[in-house]
Amino acid sequence: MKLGIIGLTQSGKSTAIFALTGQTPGAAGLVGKHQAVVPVPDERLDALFQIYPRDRRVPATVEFIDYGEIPRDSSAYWANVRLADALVHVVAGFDPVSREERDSSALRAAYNELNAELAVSDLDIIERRRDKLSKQIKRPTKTQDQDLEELALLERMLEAENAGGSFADVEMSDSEAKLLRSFQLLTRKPELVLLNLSENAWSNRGEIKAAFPENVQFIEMCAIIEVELGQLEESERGEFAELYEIAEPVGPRAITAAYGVSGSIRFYTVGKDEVRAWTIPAGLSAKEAAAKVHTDMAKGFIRAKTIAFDDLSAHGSEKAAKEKGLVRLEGKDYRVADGDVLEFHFSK
Ligand SMILES: Nc1nc2c(ncn2[C@@H]2O[C@H](COP(=O)(O)OP(=O)(O)O)[C@@H](O)[C@H]2O)c(=O)[nH]1
Ligand SMILES: [Mg+2]
Repeated sequence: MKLGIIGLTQSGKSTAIFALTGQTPGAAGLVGKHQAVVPVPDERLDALFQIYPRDRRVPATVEFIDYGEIPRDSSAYWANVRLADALVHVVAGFDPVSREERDSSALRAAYNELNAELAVSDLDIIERRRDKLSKQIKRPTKTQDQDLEELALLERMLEAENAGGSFADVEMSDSEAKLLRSFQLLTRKPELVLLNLSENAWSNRGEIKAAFPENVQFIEMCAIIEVELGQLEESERGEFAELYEIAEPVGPRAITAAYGVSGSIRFYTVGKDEVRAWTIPAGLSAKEAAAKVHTDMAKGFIRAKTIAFDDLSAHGSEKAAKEKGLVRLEGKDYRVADGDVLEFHFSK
């Protein structure tokens, strides 16, 4: 899963990526672009590794990307951000210049300021495509029916935007949503807000959180404190975390929240050498999940031996779970559930 970190200048994006990943800034410090791949903390995988001792334990990974500052000519910048599966939008709880704490209306304004830029970038993409399709439909082509459907959708979106609405709120059918998928619209991407509070405001975080819009998924942190926490020796972390009342570091918290906002789940496989976690969008079929592991497994898919992690864990072994009838054989259309342990049977 690719998580794109966006935010206004000086909101704390670069500090955040070090807080999120526990990595240490290099010689360039906070300046410029950064990216880091981190393993997903996974207690289920740890438990599976106990049940099935193998050579390796391979966790799922998350890639965090800090794209640096938005350049004046921003089209290439946003094109890059479009490749992310979800956005992590850093909003500073303080004014970056005066360092004063932001009240609820200033917080909202800062949040909306960047969202307006996302909308401008999406508008550009939608208008270009609308103009192209308007010409294309004048001549009969093989794709004319689909082009007409797409054009109608784009017109509807432009109207909604014109009337002061957001692209994100335009309702659409599944087939329309599918048409739109390749646009990778920024305003329709899953978004997690990282509210970056100053050290002074940290103890007051409950109140500040309450001031933030309700429909927005967010978690709060103090990036500077979290960076410090990440750089301490293991043995010193407990006391420091207690002092600042940090129940769980921001990295794992953000990863869990990102799975939530993006509707992603994990399934597990146990091979000869490794026990492994895989990230997929919720709703995939067993055959689609198999394709994630290997295309041959999807092509020759026969069935998936399936055990829910909770059942396996409750009974301690596959054998015990089987005796209780908890090991299932599922077909290609089975909807994979979070925590499923799958063994794909396929013909070569
Ligand atoms: N005091 C304080 N300063 C912060 C915090 N987070 C970021 N900053 C400072 O704000 C400035 C901008 O941070 P940076 O991560 O470079 O922001 P970016 O422009 O969004 O990448 C830097 O001087 C940071 O040290 C924080 O939690 N507390
Ligand atoms: Mg930066």
